[in-house]
Amino acid sequence: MLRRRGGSTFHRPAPVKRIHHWVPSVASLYSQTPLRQENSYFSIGERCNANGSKKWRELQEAGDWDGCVAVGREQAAEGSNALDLCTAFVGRNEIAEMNEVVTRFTSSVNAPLVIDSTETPVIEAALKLHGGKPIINSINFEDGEGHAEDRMILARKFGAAVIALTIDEVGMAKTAEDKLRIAERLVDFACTRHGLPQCDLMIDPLTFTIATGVEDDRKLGVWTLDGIRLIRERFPDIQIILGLSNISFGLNPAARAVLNSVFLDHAVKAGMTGAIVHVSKIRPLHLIAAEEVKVAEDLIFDRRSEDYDPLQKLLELFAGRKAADAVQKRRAETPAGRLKDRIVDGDRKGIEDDLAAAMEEMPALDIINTVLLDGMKVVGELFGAGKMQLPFVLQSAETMKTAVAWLEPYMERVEGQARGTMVLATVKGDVHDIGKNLVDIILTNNGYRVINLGIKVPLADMIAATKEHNAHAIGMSGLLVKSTVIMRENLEEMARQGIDVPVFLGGAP
Ligand code: B12
Repeated sequence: MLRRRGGSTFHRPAPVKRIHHWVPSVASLYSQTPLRQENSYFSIGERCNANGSKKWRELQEAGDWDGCVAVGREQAAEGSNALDLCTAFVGRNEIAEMNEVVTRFTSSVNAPLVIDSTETPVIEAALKLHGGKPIINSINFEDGEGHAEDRMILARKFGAAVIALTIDEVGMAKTAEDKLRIAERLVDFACTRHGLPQCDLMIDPLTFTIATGVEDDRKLGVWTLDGIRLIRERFPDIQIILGLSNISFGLNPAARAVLNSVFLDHAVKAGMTGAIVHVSKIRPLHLIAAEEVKVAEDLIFDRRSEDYDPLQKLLELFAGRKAADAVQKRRAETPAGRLKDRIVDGDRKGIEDDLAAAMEEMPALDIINTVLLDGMKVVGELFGAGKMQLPFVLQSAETMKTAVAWLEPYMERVEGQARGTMVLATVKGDVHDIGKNLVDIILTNNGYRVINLGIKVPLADMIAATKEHNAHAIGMSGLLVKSTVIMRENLEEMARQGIDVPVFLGGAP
């Protein structure tokens, strides 16, 4: 029963104002993934494919479903936002094997699936088993609109996103104008006639190898980039993706890694939002020798002269090079310089030697505060400028963590009674925890007790821990701009609840 207090109207605290942003996404059973990745591209792992990966085909042939799941997990761990799944293989039962794989992937791999088949019944079977919001790969108009129609009906019924290739009854679109023309027809067909939201349509304007040396193929790379630009201008809301590695088909693996990476960079700049790739084979451009980037660009943009053919030059540069040597490492002279390079390059193998050498020159905390943080600053700048993709930032973060863990025992420590207790957490929606964990180490070393609650922590958990541990202060960390909004909401809510424990905020700009 509601009672009036003191004769006046019943007072209820005003509800906390929250800002909700709807973001076009796909989803696994457990979590959603935005189709537009900030400062990056939506990466679709290409290795769970019986046509494209020998390893996958062998696992599928052997009925080694756990092995298949391991390939999927590995790709998700490498940073793939979704996984292309294709079980089409001569002499096998595609539907049955698709069922085996999708059943296991939906429960064991946290990445939305891209159901890849030329057979509509296979797609339908997979859609029935997929828990979240998958992607259908693909529709096109090669045989008219009949097949595409069937798939669009399935897409609408199951709420899936759709990849659409710029192929029509005449053939595959090669020129930029043809790519745009077929894209317009695809948008009209999928969105206007079948009601698919534009943000759920992923147009693939096709890319072909530029490594044949055939005159007709020389402009195919630049036409794809022009096509992306035209489609992006015409339809700002749709997604544009590419099967990236086609661009380098025919070259050796080391040359492919470089050409794919350089082409990806240009495609993203032109307006591409996603790519089907082997994420760990993509190199950040700052790690590729400048000459190799230039030759790859000359090949992409067909910059030839009488005595210079970038294709020949690329073949020369990579003759005899193994995939692992695709990137030539450079290392600074001093231990501090090498450590900074390691953070930027995300290279933690053997880092202990450089850390030990640096310790002879400065204390552990100085190494963190000057050398390692300097490296992270460069990572942030490269990332912000779109020159470094997220999976590499993750490698840098792991390298930073390895270094801090190695240095921790050497950091000054004040022994004795606890000076006080702090509950420390990265706020809701934010995963950045390196800085927060450093704060933990420094406070702990200085005689404070820290209750570290981890990342994405809701305020209720912080309050509960504060009460449970009789904490003297709360520390909230967050590096995203939106985390400052969460911090403000948290403070307002604490005030509303009358919680007056001092709060330290850190991290966000
Ligand atoms: C590493 C990193 C990541 C890693 C994080 C790994 C991890 N386990 O932490 C990964 C790859 C996962 C990542 C993901 C993302 N990131 Co990020 N990331 C970075 C990067 C490069 C470095 C951060 C870092 O660790 N710095 C080193 C530490 C030691 O410094 P610090 O955190 O600032 O901490 C110090 C102080 O701030 C302070 N401090 C920190 N916390 C606290 C708490 C208290 C109580 C106190 C007192 C002090 C304190 O003390 C620390 C020691 O000096 C920054 C760029 C940058 N240079 O900051 C981008 C950056 C923060 N990320 C950014 C973005 C956009 C993202 C993503 C959204 C990208 C994406 N497309 O998905 C996702 C976020 C997902 C999410 N929901 O949170 C943007 C944020 C921009 C914005 N406008 O919000 C940045 C700024 C990059 C950029 N230039 O665009 N990222």
